[in-house]
Amino acid sequence: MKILTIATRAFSDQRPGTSGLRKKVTVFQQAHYLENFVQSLFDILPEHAGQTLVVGGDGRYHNRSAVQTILRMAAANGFGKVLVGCGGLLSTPAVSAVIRRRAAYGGIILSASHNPGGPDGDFGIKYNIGNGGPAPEKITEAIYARTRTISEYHSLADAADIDLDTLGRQHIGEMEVDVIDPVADYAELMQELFDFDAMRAWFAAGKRMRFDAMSAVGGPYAKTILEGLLGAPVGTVVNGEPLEDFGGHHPDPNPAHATELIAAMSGAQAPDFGAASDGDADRNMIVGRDFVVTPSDSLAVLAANATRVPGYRAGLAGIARSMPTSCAADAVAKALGIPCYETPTGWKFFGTLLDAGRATLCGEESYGTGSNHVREKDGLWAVLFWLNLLAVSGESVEALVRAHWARFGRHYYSRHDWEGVPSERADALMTGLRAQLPSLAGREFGHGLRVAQADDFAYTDPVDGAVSTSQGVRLRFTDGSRIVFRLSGTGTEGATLRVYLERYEPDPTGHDQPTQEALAALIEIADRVAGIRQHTGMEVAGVIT
Ligand code: G16
Repeated sequence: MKILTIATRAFSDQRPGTSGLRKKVTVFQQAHYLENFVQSLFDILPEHAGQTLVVGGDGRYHNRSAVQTILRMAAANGFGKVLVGCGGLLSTPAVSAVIRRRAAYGGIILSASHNPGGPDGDFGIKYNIGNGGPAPEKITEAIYARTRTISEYHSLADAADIDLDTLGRQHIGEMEVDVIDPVADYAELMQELFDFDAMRAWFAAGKRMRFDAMSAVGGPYAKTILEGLLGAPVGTVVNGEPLEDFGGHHPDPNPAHATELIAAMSGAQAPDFGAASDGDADRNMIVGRDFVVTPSDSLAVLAANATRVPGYRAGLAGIARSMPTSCAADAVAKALGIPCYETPTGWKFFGTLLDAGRATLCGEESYGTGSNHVREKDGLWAVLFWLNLLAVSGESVEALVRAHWARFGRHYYSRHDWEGVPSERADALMTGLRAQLPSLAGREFGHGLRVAQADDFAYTDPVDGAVSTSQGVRLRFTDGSRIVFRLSGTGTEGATLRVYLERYEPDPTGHDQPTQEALAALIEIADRVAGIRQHTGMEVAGVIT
């Protein structure tokens, strides 16, 4: 079969963000747009001839056609084999698991994560390296540089489509294409980590769970593991069929978007345990009966209880959290006498710590939790970890969290998102904040709040020394409260300002305040310092989680 070299022109907007290249579907549908990015990636990957690549996506609109394009280009660029999930499907954590278990060279994931899908929705592509984790910045920057100068790409453009719905081996030119069961490797890995007997007994005793897959790729994984291997009643997994437009929803597991789950978990008749995962199944939300667990607390609870679960029986080497994630995990690390690393936002920053054996569990406020079992955050893994804890403790979700607060104190936490802000206004707000930094330290704001430290977070990776600057403005107060401001790196329309608010209550007994009320003073200070309403022209944050 003939390798065609096709002339193209460079696009200027292909810089990968926090999690790969994310744009509107219509942008990806432009002639050569996807091809340019994929060729730029292949051009900068050393010694990839004959190697094995993993390819799959979250099933959103454009997934199948993009998979076919990538297969033809991988063949023309000399890859030896591609492992592709049946139906073109693979969740993000499953790609990571497959890369690691089969020692593949790397993987391409087609997803825009929790962003809406469909013809008018978002699409995305990200590259994962041989450790199974997101490409580090030096690779994403090299891809971007290449996209600026690219003038041609290679493809077996005349090859017939691969049948993505039949398991087994096919060929494109010289290259083997193995269509694999997207769930199998992942399900095996989960059985190595968790106590499946205990969880089976929990369901057999009549306990009930509701897992909302949000019409995204998590459905097949949850059905196989929960309803199949663990014997949960059929119907435990809802919205379990991956749909190209996620049923018109925002597949983002948080109280603002998973409203159906929150409603179903309310009242005495609600199931014992509720959970959801996002578009590509790497995020998770944990819900008890009338009780929502913040992602920051979830990480801390899992860390404090890790040795009750088979895969973590030997204890944790360390914990890592992204900077805006609350300090609840730090309190656990301190009690356990292990380090807690504070990294910039983005899962890629955990990779070096996990590879070096310095951290075992990682988590982010953005509903991402994971461990050294893969190099991605992992939605269903977090849910199974909680389920395992519920099964061995016999406690409810709420009881586990309240016991945790009683022991470690409570970190009230909320994120306010100001979405669709014109980029120049958002930039002006951040510039204004940065300019004020020198005068903020030591400032009194009333309510007993005095700034202890004000800076723009910079990070030096303790393993490879890589430096990342301008990762978000943070104000730390003398009582441990924090306000963090940063602009999202994953949006596709205008800018999103994220304001993260946190207050520590060492003795939460008798102080059960609604979160927004507990944070009211900090919310007011955030606006006063940053001029949020003035810059954005908006009165309230659009999404509060
Ligand atoms: C991605 C990264 C996460 C990160 C999040 C932040 O999530 O993988 O590690 O926390 O972006 O998003 P933002 O920059 O918008 O705050 P995902 O689930 O979109 O891949």
